[in-house]
Amino acid sequence: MTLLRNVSLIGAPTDIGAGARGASMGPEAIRVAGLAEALQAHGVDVEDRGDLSGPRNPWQPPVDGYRHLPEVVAWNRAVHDGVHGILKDGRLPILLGGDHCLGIGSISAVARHCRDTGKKLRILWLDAHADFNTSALTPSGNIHGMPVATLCGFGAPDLVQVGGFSAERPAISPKWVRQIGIRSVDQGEKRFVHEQELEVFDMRYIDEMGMKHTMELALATLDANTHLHVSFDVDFLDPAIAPGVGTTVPGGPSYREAQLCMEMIADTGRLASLDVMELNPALDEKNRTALLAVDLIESLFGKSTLMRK
Ligand code: HAR
Ligand code: MN
Ligand code: MN
Ligand code: MN
Repeated sequence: MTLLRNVSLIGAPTDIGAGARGASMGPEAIRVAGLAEALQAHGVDVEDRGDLSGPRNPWQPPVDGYRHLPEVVAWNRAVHDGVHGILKDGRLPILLGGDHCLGIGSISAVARHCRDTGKKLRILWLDAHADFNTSALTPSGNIHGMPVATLCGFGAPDLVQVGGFSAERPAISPKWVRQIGIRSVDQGEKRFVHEQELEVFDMRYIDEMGMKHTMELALATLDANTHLHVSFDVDFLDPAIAPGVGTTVPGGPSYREAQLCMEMIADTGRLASLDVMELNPALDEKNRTALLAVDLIESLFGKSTLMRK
């Protein structure tokens, strides 16, 4: 295993793209749950670059299908620059969200880095939602429901262009994405997912085939030149174990299924960047969702049980 052993944490304390307030407190809750210390205990070199800053949440209704578009753009530019700086320093960025609209800034930075260094990019999108809405399809206007489509070039020009990309040359191709745990997709969004041929391992698939087989397929065809990015929306997890998110959807992966998912990613040795998104401490119980996220991230960094070491 050639896991990058130098990690930089960077916080983006905002709920600018979400429909519920509180994800702005996510970064601090993860720190309080002991992420840096847990990774250090496993031999990872961890630095914390602190929090980015950006506009406050004006809590306005949507305009032309987008809520808070100018503020979302500002935050994503800041995230892009922060994450790109960490990658340039040869370190593994962990973005602490913040809502999932910030995946645009994070993944555009990763895509730019991969393009400049000749790496292949594979994105694992762990989420209850496909986040593949556009301003025309969205039922809410909340941009945290749009980051995957935006990164593929279908979104507000100011967002598509974060990182120097364009609708003609978008940050990513749908072919680079594997979505896992999906169980809530809007009607129009569903059609668009099919049209763009996104590879989705939904909960029905995981129920029938199991997490092991699912991850074998999602991680197939990685090679030594692959940069593996994991975008972990905490609402991926079953709400019974992870209540601290704004948009819970029943029927998500259990504790053991989530552990296996993370362990199989660790086994590839290719993890090179990570987002931890949508944690909402205002809805949590004694920080248990943050503690669970830390536990799972430890597995992602190769914590293994006695049986395997
Ligand atoms: N699909 C719904 C919408 O677009 C809900 C999106 C919720 N997204 C997140 N991130 N919580 O996955 O409004
Ligand atoms: Mn530990
Ligand atoms: Mn999401
Ligand atoms: Mn989600």
